Amino acid sequence: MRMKTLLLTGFEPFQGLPSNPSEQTVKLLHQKKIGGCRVTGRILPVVFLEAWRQISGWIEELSPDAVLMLGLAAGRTKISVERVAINCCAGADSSGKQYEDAPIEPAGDDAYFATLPLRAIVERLKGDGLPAEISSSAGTYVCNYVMYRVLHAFKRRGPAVPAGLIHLPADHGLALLQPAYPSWSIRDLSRAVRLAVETIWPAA
Ligand code: PCA
Repeated sequence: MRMKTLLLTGFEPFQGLPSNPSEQTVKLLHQKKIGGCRVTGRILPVVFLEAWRQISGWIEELSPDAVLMLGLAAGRTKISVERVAINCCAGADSSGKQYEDAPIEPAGDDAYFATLPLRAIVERLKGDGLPAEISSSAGTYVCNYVMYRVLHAFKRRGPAVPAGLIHLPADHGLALLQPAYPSWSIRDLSRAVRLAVETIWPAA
């Protein structure tokens, strides 16, 4: 069977933090064969419109068989597999552009559900000793924004390509700077993402 292509995205550091574990994880997994697919890793700026412009270009270029977006949710304790993206954005991005509760797509649905096997991913991670849960809020910042726009685009174009976003807790490096953050090793974060990829497209 043909090797599948999975587009794996992470984000640049933002809001004054020196690093972003989603970027570090994507760099570790870029071009790896995992399960039934080859991973193509890309890093997004934490800028609403530009992040969408870039990821939509990569989707056109690669025609991936799955899109797995990663982002940092500092303060969370577990790997959070996001269930839903909502049609709302708020906050100031890295370009200084600020949105206050604006719709992402005025004509879009209120929300879109991720098309990943959420429960299977969570069970797989837990089975491997990694704390994970389904989260029902990806927030209203750039992660929710790109997740919403990707799911909106796939919904309109069909046939379904599994797509969704996983929020990662802070890594130990960030927790050294911000002791209030619960933290994981980059090694465990990348193991968790590997398992998620394997669950989406198992080896044929
Ligand atoms: N986390 C932010 C945006 C970039 C990132 O890594 C978020 O949760 O929206």
